[in-house]
Amino acid sequence: MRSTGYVLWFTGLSGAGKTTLANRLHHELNAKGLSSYVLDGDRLRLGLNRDLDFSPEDRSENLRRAGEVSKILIETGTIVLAAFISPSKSDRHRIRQMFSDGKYIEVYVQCPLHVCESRDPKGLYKKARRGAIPDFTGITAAYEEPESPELVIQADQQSISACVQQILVYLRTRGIM
Ligand code: GGZ
Repeated sequence: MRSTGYVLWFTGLSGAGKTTLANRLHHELNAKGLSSYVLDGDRLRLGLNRDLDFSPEDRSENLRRAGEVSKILIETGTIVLAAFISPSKSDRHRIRQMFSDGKYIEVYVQCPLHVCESRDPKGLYKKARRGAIPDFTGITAAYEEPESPELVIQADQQSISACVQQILVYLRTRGIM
């Protein structure tokens, strides 16, 4: 039997729209009778990963655990929507290797830093600019752009609905839905 579990791994800057997109997609998939689950940094860092900070080592561990949780969930046939900044190429590569071929779908939620910074819904960029948050991605810590993601979403150039449609079209093309 064909397994229906996949992980869509949303990567991008804070404020790019990863979690918003994942949540919207979750509703669309559920409406179509597909099981999906949203995992994101905010949620995992409150519980399972509350011992971790934003150093490169702790980000790697945060993402490794998120990858392991995703692996368990996809075995149940769930489409996991994992929204993590995941700024390092090597960490993303390691996560990809955790899944069998085709099961890991990298979605780059591309949005220029100045746009993310102008949105700043939680005031984090402002705090980071004045030095109150160390190692803030895009400001004092690097974000390494994906080189060959399965999908690139230009989140600043289209509506959320259009972004979601782009992902749904991809999933249909792949025969995932
Ligand atoms: C980046 C930070 C930081 C630092 C707190 N750098 O936009 P948000 O607020 O709601 O989501 C961001 C979240 C990032 O957690 P991740 O687990 O996705 O990061 S990583 O994949 O790099 O491990 C942001 C908030 O945490 N946040 N401090 N220093 N984002």
